[in-house]
Amino acid sequence: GPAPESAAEALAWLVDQGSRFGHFINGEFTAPGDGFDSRNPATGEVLATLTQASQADVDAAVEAARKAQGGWAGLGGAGRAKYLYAIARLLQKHSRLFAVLETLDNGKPIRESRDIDIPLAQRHFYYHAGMAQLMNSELPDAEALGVCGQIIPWNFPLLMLAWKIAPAIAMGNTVVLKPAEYTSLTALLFADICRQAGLPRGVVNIVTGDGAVGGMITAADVDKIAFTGSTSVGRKIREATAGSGKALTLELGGKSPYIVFDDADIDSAIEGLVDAIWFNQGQVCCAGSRLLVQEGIADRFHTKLKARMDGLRVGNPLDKCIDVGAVVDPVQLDTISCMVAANRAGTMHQARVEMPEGGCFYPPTLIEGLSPADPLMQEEIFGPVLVSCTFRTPAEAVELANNTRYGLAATVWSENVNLALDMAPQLAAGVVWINGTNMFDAAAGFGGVRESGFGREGGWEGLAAYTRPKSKAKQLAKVDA
Ligand code: TXE
Repeated sequence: GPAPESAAEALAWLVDQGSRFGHFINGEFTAPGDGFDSRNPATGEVLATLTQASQADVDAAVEAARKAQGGWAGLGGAGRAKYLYAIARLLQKHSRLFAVLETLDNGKPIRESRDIDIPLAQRHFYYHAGMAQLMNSELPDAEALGVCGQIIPWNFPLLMLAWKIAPAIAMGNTVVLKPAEYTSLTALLFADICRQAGLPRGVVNIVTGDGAVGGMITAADVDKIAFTGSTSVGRKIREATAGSGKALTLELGGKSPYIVFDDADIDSAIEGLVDAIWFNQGQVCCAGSRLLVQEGIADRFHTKLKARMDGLRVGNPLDKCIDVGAVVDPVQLDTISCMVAANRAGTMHQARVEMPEGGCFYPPTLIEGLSPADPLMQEEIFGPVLVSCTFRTPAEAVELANNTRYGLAATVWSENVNLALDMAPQLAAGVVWINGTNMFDAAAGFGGVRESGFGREGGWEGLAAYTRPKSKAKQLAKVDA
């Protein structure tokens, strides 16, 4: 195929920075300290060395954010919008560098980082720049919360950063953000962008490190914690903040159903499924990871699906022809392998494809014929593994779909739109996609129900999550009865 996207520019940027990074606190990079390596999961090579934040680093970041907050909120929405527009434009200007760096650090196909992650991150800043401008007229009673602690995962490093930082600073908050330890490089490049945009010191602070640093942020003197990650860590954060008065939003795991009715356009539903479960190697919180297919077409559908799987290309994430890249880290790869190895009841098909040597690669996998209670039907695998079972009636589809502790997303395929629209309100999910999947928009609130968390990101709901309404009343004159 065509030559892989060149990594030279991104690697040159890393070398330029000395390949060792400190934190970004109060508008400056701190000197690199003791820490850990960040590796390219496709090759195992070390990309950079990152610093594990100490309690003093976290305290300094929170203090910088606190000092900056009054002035930042005082700029007003239109004043802040100027900076969000500048950040959006710089993200656009450097989009190629961001895309290649993201792919090197995370292992996702360059086509995805180039066409999805980075453009959506830009769009999030443009959208929230506009919302900042509208704040005075549209949200006259809203006040910023103050300082927000933000902890993000490794599956969409820059995009999750954008989802957290853009609405927070648009509404007059300042932030201390911790990227995931596997994937911090685009967050550090973003810090550099904030500097170039002339963003006032202390508005955005970025500290690197593992879960212990996340714990320090959670315990710090902040007004809100926004977290995206595993349900188990989300539970810990909820416990740690209970009774503290800190606002909290949690976006956690999922086991989202992908429901295909007999009358669906099968070819489109199969392409949708490729996107639902093999996009980003299945490391997507709202991945359509449970296929529920109506009995009448089940055999035909599975046969076509397996043929499609055998046509997927797994390999070097920098190659533009690749469909499936590397899983983020050896630990995640091991988790996926162990979960699949525990399969007893299902019939497994692993894509008959050429697999790259070395690196964290896992073949697209389907496990059919599982009972709804099987752990593989219930637990999030967070890898390129689809599980499936069949249903007879719409009522049975609803029952199966909702038979999980999660509730992030759901997808319905049917040519009968009345049937699909009738299903939607019955599904326990924060978003229902009809004859499509993985559709995101900065203007639409995204988030879950049940153990997938609470709170929404994007749209009006997302702005509300970074403001507190305050009713103001002034007595103009005494009226004597
Ligand atoms: O997530 P963690 P992990 C799920 C998915 C995956 C599993 C494990 O099933 O296989 O979680 O991934 C920080 N206090 N998802 O272990 O640990 C951590 O440093 C505060 C779904 O990598 O939840 C990182 O920045 N913070 C998911 C962030 O939390 C803590 C995306 C997420 O890491 C902390 C990722 C603590 N005690 C994983 N411990 C989604 N919903 O998209 C860790 N962290």
